[in-house]
Amino acid sequence: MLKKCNRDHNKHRKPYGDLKTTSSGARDETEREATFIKAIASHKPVIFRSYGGRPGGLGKNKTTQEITKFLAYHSGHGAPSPYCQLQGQAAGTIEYTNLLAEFVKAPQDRSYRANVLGFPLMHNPAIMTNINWPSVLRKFDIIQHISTPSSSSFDTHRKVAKPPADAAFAVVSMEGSFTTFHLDKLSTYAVLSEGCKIWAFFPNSEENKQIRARWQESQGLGCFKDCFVISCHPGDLLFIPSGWHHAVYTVRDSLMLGGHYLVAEEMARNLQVATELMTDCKFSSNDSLTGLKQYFINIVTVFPSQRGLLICRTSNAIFLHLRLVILESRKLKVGMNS
Ligand SMILES: O=C(O)CCC(=O)C(=O)O
Repeated sequence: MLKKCNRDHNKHRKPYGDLKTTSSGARDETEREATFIKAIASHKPVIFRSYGGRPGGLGKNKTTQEITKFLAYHSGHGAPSPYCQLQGQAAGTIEYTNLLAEFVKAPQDRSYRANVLGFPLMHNPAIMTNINWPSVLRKFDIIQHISTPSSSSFDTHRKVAKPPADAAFAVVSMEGSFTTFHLDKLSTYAVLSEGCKIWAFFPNSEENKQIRARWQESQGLGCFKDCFVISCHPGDLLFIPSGWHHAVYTVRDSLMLGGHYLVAEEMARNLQVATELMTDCKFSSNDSLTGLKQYFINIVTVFPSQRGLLICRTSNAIFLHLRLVILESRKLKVGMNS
């Protein structure tokens, strides 16, 4: 079915990068870096198959590898009840004990189908140290270089941190839940610890934007130009550059670890997409857009004070894009004020 959905794509113009594992399961870091850089240059999503454990993903212990252990950990540490999207019902917060009780039931016996997007993780050292973060991001991602937890409380860090607080988050989804098409405020990476998801993508072309503005789920995916799907299994590492509309169907109960990232070469495009989100309400986003301008200002102001070395390596790219960045920032300001 997935092959059929992707059938229209020209063989010579593959819509995304797909780095398969070798028969020994190995891929070396140089090859991963080269693939990541190529994907940035061509502005395409890319997936590294079996990057992490299958099952287990990037998790180092049960808390970061299994849904129920992850929820039980949060429940035991006084985290605020998570805000859940509920299939066919209004979204709302649900107690951890309630969520856990539903997850242990068979999917067909559950009282609701919940999708918990964007659990913040960065303030929580016990969780952060039990995740094997993708090495390619440690090298290239500006956000990872400027993010330091400012509070040990679950929500305070998110609200008060000067550097962006969402370089790391988790998504917990019940089988059958669906996240509709949206744009993220920054580029996003994701790895399943357990479960299975199907991601659908389409580029942010004028034609697609017009279709998206009137689109209903019953129309399917065929109406979007250059739309394609990728199936993700535990351990597959997916990078989604900012500006790709995406929707996600959860095939089996899933725990996904991921976050936002920002590479210098993509700075201008990230600002462009953020500007669109701020100025054009037709496009939905799962992220809060409140304070989006400050978010980008923080990135730019905190970054130089933190990592001189990284600046040297990426300065060329930054200067190349500086003009565009300034232009986009101005537009963002206009959007925020209007
Ligand atoms: O896994 C999901 O249901 C949605 C994840 C997503 O779209 C995102 O993190 O941007």
